[in-house]
Amino acid sequence: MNIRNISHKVSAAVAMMLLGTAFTATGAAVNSGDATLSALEIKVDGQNLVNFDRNTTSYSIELDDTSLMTLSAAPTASDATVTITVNGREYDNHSLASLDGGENTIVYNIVSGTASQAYTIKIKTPQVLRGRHFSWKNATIYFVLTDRFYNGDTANDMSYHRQRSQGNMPDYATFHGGDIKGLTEKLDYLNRLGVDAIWISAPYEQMHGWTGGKGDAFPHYAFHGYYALDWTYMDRNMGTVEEFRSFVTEAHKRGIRVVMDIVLNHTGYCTLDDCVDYDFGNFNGTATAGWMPSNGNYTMWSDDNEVSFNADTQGKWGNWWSGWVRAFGDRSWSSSAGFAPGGGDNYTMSLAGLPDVVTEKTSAVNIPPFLKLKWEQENSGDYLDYRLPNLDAWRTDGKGAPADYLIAWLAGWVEEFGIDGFRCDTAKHVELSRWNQLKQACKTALANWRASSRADEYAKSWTEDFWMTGEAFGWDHGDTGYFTSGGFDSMINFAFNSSEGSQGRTPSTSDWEYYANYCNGSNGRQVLNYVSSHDTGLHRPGDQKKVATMFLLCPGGAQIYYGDETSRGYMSGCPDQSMATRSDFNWDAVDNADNKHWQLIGQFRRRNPAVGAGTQSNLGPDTYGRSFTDGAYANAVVIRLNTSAGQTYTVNVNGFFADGTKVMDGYNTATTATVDGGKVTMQASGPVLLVEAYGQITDDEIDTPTPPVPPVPQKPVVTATPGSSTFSESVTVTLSVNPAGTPIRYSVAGAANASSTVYTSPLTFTETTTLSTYVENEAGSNVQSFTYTKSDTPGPGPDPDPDPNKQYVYFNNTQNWTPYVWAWNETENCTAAGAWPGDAMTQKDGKYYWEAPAGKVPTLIIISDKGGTRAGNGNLEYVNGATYNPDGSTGDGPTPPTGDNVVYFDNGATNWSTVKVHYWGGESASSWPGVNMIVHSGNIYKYTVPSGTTGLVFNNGSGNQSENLTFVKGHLYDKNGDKGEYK
Ligand SMILES: [Ca+2]
Ligand SMILES: [Ca+2]
Repeated sequence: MNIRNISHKVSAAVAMMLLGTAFTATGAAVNSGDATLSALEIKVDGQNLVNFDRNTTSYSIELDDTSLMTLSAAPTASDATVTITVNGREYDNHSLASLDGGENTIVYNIVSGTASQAYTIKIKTPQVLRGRHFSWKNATIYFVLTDRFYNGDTANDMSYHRQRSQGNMPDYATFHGGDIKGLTEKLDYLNRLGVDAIWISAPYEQMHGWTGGKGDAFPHYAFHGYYALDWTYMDRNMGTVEEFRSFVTEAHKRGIRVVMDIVLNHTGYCTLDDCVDYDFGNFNGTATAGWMPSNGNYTMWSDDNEVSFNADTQGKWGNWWSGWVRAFGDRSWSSSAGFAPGGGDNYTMSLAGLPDVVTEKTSAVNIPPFLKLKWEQENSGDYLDYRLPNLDAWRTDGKGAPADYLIAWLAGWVEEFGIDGFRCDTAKHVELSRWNQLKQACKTALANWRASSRADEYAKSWTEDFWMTGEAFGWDHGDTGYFTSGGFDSMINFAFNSSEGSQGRTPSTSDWEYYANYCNGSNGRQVLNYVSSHDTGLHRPGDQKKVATMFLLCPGGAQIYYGDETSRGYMSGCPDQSMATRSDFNWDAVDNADNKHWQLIGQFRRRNPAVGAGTQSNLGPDTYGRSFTDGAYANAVVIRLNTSAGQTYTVNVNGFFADGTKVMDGYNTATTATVDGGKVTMQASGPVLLVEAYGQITDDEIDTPTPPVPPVPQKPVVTATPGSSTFSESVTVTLSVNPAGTPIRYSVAGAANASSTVYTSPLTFTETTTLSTYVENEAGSNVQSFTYTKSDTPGPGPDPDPDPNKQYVYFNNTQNWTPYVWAWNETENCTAAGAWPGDAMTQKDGKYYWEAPAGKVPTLIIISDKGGTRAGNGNLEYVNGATYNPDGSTGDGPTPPTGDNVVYFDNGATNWSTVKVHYWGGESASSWPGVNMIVHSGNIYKYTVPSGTTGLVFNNGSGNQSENLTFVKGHLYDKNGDKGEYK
């Protein structure tokens, strides 16, 4: 509301209201002023804030809180008019959102006849702080191979006889010296880069010796942490327990979460050094730790080298992981030493020849003899600096199966150090139930750490659960069992990489739209995107700035592989591409121009969880808005791509920032603007404009919400009931408008305009008619059309009694959309199209309907105008038979499917990834294996069977099933039978 003719709009009583606020005021007298002009009054909570004096035109006040302030003026002369501006912009309901800790200027300009006078009030308010609000869905995760990053302690580089150089020995896969101490020293750099979490190589003890690198051309040590020897000790190359504790604390101090790379699937290879150190073999009868071949053939199993461990003849192989792993399938002695050969499926195969832990085994085992010996030898002196102090209970025999031990050992790291998450290697090679077991153990372990005296002051009050992301090589959103059964929060997304081979690619804006929908819907499924990795290749397209812009602004988690931000290259000469991606970090490129660009975008992303976790709307060419809420917290950004530094752009921010809101460019926070008419005009400082709420930037985690976006003026919208549709005899159409009260003009002969007939009562058509409407208000005019098609032959569809065994929903198309349905449940997409925006709805009798494909039972649905505007908030609960309105509300369908013959199934014990019910005896029977049940809550599934049903079988669709069971309405079943009435 603009305040102009004050005398008509404002009573003399309350002029300006400031509730619960402290202020100071000073006045500055000037000698201008016209006696014909009236003085003003300004009050605070009924009290005058400033008594305006017509000879004093400048005032200065300080306020602690402007949240309830409103501005108005009460001139005493009836012929005076007053115009108020705030920071140079005409005052309206949104103006005060732009006040910030700088000096704000409010001007009252009084006009009376030909005379005028301006009064200026300078208001100083507290600065708004822009800190961080952490969400794993928005996390930028820096994946670093600790050994290749920064060497903080050269004394630990050659632990356990490890060699780096010897003659012409290639050092592609030796330990290079990086360690936990080095990481700790470089945390400030990572903080500058804007990372939320750091994913480090597994820090626990790796196999001491080496195995043959590609073609046996180089020695391959476990510098990457994937070849474990002992999950209960720090690896000496990485550092001590206390150095690790200090690292975690320092990371937490900077708000950076710590993610450990972990392996559950396999142990490390057997190496000569391990045999020598722990007495399960030696070198031709002689202990020669640290041995290296002199002929350049880096194999320990070749007769050419006359190397064998002799363990078979000494009968010592049983000292190794006997009974714990599948290994040595090609050795004559393997069976007698307690090793089974690798299997033929993903779970039991010996991946890359690695010893595969028998994770499916459920009976208790004893500690392998070599580990017993190790722990006896290494329980005093400086060994205690590396030994996890909290795992003695799990260093004894018979505690569980091999996987139970590994899970307890890994959870021990969480409980000892407060590790925030795991990146789980080779997720597809271990049973999902074991991953879920790991997740639950670590959730408990993290809660225990936070409650313990070990918790650091920074992270002990963090509330997010322990987090897990999984690496299933090649995963590209197809298999959702990792989320529903495996306990994973996130999966590494191989789609960017696999699309263009091993070199990766830069995500496009269509990727943005796809991932905003995939990641940030209600199912909570996160992907962790990357462009380079240690197992695929380096993405170095020559424009690393563009990579940062597209990749870091992509919805979902972002995995920066160390050196993406510095254009770190391959190791030259290395015959193995994967190995060649693991070069030493190039510190000379830190803080150069490209790297600064990564920092600016990274920090913007960290300040604004809407970037990775928000839902997206397209706002025009190269312009995207995203918004995110988390409880009371709300955040919004608008991104304008493809800008040129120095040029000025007008950016549509309608719906994301209200008029009057002060915003800044996250790329150059000195650039600010105030939203006016749903737009901001700003000069770009780089290749992208990053519009975010204005405020003083701090590294603190701040949960104070950005002010919610108030409604912006909208053009009126006409609703026709019914909307565009077919009819057989006649159709009567009712029109309404939002906001109500706006006159509706209409025409049935071409487009309506400002002089068309005014609508007063419902219209009846008996022939095919196109109805055009025209409405206007201060935000603009709006012409809409609705078409009513006469049809003598009823179309297909559910009329009058829908098949109760099929799934239908209806849509009341009052806004003349092209309605599409996107529907899904816990396990699958439920549309025939399978790709966004899903299936076009079918039109019949003034309503649109959608029938789910046979056997599909959705739990959630989006109805959209062909991928654009969405009914309600987007994600709606699927209610079979309901009619949805554009606002997301539902009414009754034509005929909802029959009755309340609900049965429930408890999936807690079976943990099936799909739960089906097969039924018979009633109005209809399902065909085996039946239909998918719907998630009711937690592990409880439900389904409404047809009336008259007598029998049921619950099953997982692939052979695991209950007996034939008797149907009892409202009862809860599990695989073993009827558990009685469900309460
Ligand atoms: Ca070192
Ligand atoms: Ca396995």
